[in-house]
Amino acid sequence: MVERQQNVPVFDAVVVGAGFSGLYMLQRLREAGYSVRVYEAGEDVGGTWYWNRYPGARCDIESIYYNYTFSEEILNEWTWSARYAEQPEILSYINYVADKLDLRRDIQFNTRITAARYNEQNCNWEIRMDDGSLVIAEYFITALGCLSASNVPDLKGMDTFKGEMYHTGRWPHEEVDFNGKRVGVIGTGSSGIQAIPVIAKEAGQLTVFQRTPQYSCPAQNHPLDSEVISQTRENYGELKQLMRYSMHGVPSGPRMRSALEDSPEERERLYEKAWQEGGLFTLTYNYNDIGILPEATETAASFIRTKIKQVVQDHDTAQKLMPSYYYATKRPIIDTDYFETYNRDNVSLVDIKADPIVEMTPNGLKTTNAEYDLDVLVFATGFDAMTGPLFKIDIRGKNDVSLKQKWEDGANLKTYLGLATSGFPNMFMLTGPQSPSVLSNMMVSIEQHVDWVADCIGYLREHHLQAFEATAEAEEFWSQQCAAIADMSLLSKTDSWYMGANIEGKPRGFLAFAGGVGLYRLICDDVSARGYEGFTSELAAGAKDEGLVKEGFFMGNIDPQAWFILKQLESAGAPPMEQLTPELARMGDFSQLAGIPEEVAKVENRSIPVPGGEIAVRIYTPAGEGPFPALVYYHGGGWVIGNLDTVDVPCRLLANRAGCVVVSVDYRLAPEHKFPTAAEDAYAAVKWVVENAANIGVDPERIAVGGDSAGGNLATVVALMAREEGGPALAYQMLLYPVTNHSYDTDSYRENAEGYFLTKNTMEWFWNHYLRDEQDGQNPYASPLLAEDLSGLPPALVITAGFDPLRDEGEAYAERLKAAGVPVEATRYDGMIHGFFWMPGVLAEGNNAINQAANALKQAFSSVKTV
Ligand code: N01
Repeated sequence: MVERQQNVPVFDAVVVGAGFSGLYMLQRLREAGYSVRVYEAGEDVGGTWYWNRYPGARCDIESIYYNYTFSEEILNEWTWSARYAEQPEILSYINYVADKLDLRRDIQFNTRITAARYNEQNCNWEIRMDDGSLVIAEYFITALGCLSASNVPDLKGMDTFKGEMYHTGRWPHEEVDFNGKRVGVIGTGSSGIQAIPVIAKEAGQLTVFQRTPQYSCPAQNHPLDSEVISQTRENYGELKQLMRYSMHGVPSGPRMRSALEDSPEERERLYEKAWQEGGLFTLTYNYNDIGILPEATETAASFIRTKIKQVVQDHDTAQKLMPSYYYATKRPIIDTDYFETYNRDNVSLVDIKADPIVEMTPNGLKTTNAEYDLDVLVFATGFDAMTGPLFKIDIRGKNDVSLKQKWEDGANLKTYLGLATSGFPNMFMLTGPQSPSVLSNMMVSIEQHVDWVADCIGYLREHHLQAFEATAEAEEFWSQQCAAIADMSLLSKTDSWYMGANIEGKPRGFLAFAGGVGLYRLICDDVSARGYEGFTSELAAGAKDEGLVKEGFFMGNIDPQAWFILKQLESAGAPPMEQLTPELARMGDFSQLAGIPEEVAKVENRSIPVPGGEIAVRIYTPAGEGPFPALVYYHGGGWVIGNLDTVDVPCRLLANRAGCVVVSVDYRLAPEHKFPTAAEDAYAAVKWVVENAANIGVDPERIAVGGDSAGGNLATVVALMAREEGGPALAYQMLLYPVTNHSYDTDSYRENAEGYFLTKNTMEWFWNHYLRDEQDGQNPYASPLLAEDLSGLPPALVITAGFDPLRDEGEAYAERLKAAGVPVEATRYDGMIHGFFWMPGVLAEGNNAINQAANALKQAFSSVKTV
């Protein structure tokens, strides 16, 4: 620390908050040799666990996973007593770590940070405390906790109440005596559900005021035996990896099965087992669509409702306790004897939705229908989550704009990775909004955030970069992804504090990143590996330019949405396709990437004859009066995988947007049917369409062929065959990143051999399954680029993707067509990956390509001269 400007202390970094995240941040930065000061409003370390000392408070992640993992020594020295440790034990643990690492010497307690202002000239932060004093730091790091701004309802007459009042999140240090007293508890979230059974045992009379009934499962807490502890210690290396790359930061995950695939009896058996086992995610992890699909979610919800009915003896009370929102769209709750507590004589439940609280009186609480005399009132009413703690500090970035103004009180929340926000250089938010934190084991999220920030600061210092700031494009992209991921599940369809719905007047919007801690880690690591893509910085005065200053977001690089898909696929951890059998490879389901199928006037499945058999086709007919022009479409999948469903969404969109019939062809696949079966089926299908045109409302003079990848290959081959065989006359060929040559000797193969969805190894696997022998690869009906003459072929659209091994052979084919006098529209989508045409649900460029193809088809059909 140095002093400058009238004795104002100057630090490399100031951290606000001495909970789990602030303490580890201090340790990492101090270890790296930086001067750091932590400011903490409380009297001591602990954060959440310092403030939330209400009776019954304990962790909901198993203790053995709810601790720091950065130090093996600490892991080995500390021994948890129970599966779910109580608050005093967790606080002791935090104190033990603080003592062991001698952290307190850099923490100033009893000090609240009230304001922080970025000084653009000096590229640093001026940070003010509640006693008016000031410090300066290059980096301003908030470690405020997501749930530290308590929500106390503003009840009429509150100040007249003569009894005691407490909030679970601001519990006094002295013991609260409930003995024989008339106690009221408002709120039945995790805090209320933990506190109620404990308070009930002491209180004379306990009245619970419930607004929304909750799902809760037994924690099945128990002391930890030494064997579990030593096994965990032995395997911590492996467990740590599992936790880090998991969905929620615990070393397990959902089973890859839909709840709707099992019989009701089997589901019941699994849910019962989970109920007996206890645990935060045990019940939901039975299936992978709980919290995603309403029907699947309801199976778990109704199981819990039945349990509540069985436990709670009084019928009316049980009815009041029945939750109805989508299960697993709030943080799951685990309890110890919560529902059993309602069987006690001294406990009663008031449904304040049916009988709302009107006001507080000197003696207690008045609802519309009754009055309750109380000695003590406990507010278990939760928190103004995520944004609340940040807004309590007057944080001002560039141009003196406050965070509150920038985020429009939360209505326009924008962060990049939940770690930073544009206009606020050198500020990092640990477990901030739009990070996965609150949806996960906090400890895993905290360590990941702190490590990332510490590494980032190391990088900036090493390369003399300053004013490190998220770009507006990056945060726009990230915020969109956060909303889109939440919308893929039921999370955004429930009124919860995740949505800001618990605070009156708080703008609604999903506050976290719901893609899982594993995916999030991969993304953050990728951002740093790319030199902190999505952030800008400036070179410090006099420093040597190493070309590391970034401008813009993913400029001249892969499209951010495509990159995001790649990270998602990577985190799903599926083995490379070439390690699977064709049968297994065909089971892959990418339908989520396509988006929701659009309505088409008519969709019909038919069987059509082909030489030596029959194949299926799906016919999409748009609204309006036929006969329509038609596109015969061949799906991709390396001639080995793929089916009519893979391309259902783009076929629907093409039918509607181009105003044509789309006949999607389920040609026979290799290796069961090797070359040239797929090509012959494809040709037979187009002939069938012409011959049956009247029957399917199609104009036989206006037929186009098209397809993606291997389907693009088949479309080119059908065009060649039709030319050779003297028909049918084709109006157009629509070639989407087509395979055109059995060769891997292109720049695009070298540049994109792996890491961009379709790999070189997978392409080799496809070709090997498709061809009977090497000789086949020389056949123009397999490798149309080798055809001697491409003249006389129909006009073509050739779309390619920048990050695709097939890019160059598609473009080479377009060039050859042009050279042969064929009119060609060729477009490369620079930032795209293979397959993007059928991913319009998640890639704007996929949607754009479908529009381009539809327009090209419309134009081609309208220029056909019909007799
Ligand atoms: O808060 P909550 P919490 N009038 O917001 C009700 C973590 N946590 O402190 O649902 C009347 O969940 C509100 O009703 P409604 C965990 O992540 C972890 O319990 O909004 N009632 C609800 O019943 C958790 O999710 C542990 O209709 C009002 C309750 O108060 C998060 O903290 C333990 C009201 C608030 O529930 C928050 O939990 C505890 C009003 N004006 C907490 N305002 C562990 O086990 C609100 N309510 C680690």
